[in-house]
Amino acid sequence: MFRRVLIANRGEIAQRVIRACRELGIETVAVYSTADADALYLREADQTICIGPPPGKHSYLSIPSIIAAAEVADVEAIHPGYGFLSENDHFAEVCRSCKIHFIGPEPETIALLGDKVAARELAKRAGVPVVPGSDGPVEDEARALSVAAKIGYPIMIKAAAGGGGRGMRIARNEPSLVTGFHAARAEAQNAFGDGTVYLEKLVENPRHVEVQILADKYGTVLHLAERDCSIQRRHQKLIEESPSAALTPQLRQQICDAAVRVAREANYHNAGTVEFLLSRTGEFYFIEVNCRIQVEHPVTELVTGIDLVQQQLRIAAGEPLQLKQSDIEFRGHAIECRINAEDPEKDFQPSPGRIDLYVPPGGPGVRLDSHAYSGYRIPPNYDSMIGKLLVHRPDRSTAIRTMLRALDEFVIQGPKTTIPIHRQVLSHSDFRAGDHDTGFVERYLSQHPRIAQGKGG
Ligand code: MV4
Repeated sequence: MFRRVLIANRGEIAQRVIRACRELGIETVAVYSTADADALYLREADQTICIGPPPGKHSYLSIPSIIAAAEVADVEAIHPGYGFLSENDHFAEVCRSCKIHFIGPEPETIALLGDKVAARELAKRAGVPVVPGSDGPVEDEARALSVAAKIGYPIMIKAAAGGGGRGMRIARNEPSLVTGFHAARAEAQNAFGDGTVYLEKLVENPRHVEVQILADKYGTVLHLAERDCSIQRRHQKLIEESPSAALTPQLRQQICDAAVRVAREANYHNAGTVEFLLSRTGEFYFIEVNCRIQVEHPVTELVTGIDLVQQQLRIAAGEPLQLKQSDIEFRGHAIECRINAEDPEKDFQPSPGRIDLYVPPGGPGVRLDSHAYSGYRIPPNYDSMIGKLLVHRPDRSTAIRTMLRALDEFVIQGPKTTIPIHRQVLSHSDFRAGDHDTGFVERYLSQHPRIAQGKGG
């Protein structure tokens, strides 16, 4: 096992990785920008190194700064967390060339799965259903129009280098396909330096179901079942849960087996998530693979009892997985609410600043992963996450009840937070019936303009 690991991230995920390392007797090196100098997790690390000023590109995204810190601290491995450099194949390659273990898949795997067209082809080879679409990129308007005519409208135009909803356009007819094609290409070229786009048949109002994978370097590939992430706003997940209310046991088995086949076909190592869309009529389609630990990983940790970050460290250190699929049990129901410093009454605009009073919830079935504290100043430079509030109870309705109780207990004075929207969603009959899809939040907000336009309520 590693002696010392550097965490190339900040906030709650840095704290989460430090906790996993400490339990394994691994020394931790935390890096921070000057905006995070008063962060709680720095006190829990064995060593801290300031790597630069607040802007990400001069700190958490600066490969030279992070590698320099790793060399100075003489670490054997780097955990990238999520976001920042966690899916940057060049960073993983630089780590390898500096003989520093990157805690995640190999650079080649990250590059392969980062190309959503290649990932689709891989899924097809693995016998996994993909959305009917273009076999490869569409280079020009004419090609796009002819492919769309074959697939049939409505169409989703997607960026090959995209993911997470970036560089996507919906086209419901030929004129909107032409404009959408050029808009998606321009956005993708601008955002990713690669304007390649491809087409898929639009899956209307899908559910977003993703499967957690753990794979070691000796051929063992395990699934840890699914997370339903359908409660999102503009591709930002708000609430995640497991198991999904939309899956029958048969469908669960099919989706989890499909995820394992994708991971095997990709020669995937470490923790990863295979993402699917579930249609209203129960078909599922492979969408993409996320090559990182995800924000919502604790949902899976609660229902399986497996510490995913410790498994990541073990796999990266070359240990074979001690688990086999039949060992893994799925117990109860877990829900996660992302507590962000955003103002639901002002279109979720960030609401950074000092937390004057912070009183976290607790009690039976409650877990809170957060780096916040009374007096903590949420910097304006990064994402607005304060923490993730989770509950784990025997069944979904009890979990919803416990989550509402925990949200009621949670005191955060100062910044506006997403707590009110969570209470509204968890109290909504459609959500409580498990009858919601990725369009739920947008529909709800459009029916309650008072919330979105800041008229209180
Ligand atoms: C789709 C889709 C519908 N049809 N593809 C969103 C980002 C990435 N995870 C894949 N995503 C989607 N791909 C086809 N062919 C719907 C989504 C989607 C989504 C789209 C718009 C608004 C919110 C969404 C939430 C999850 C998934």
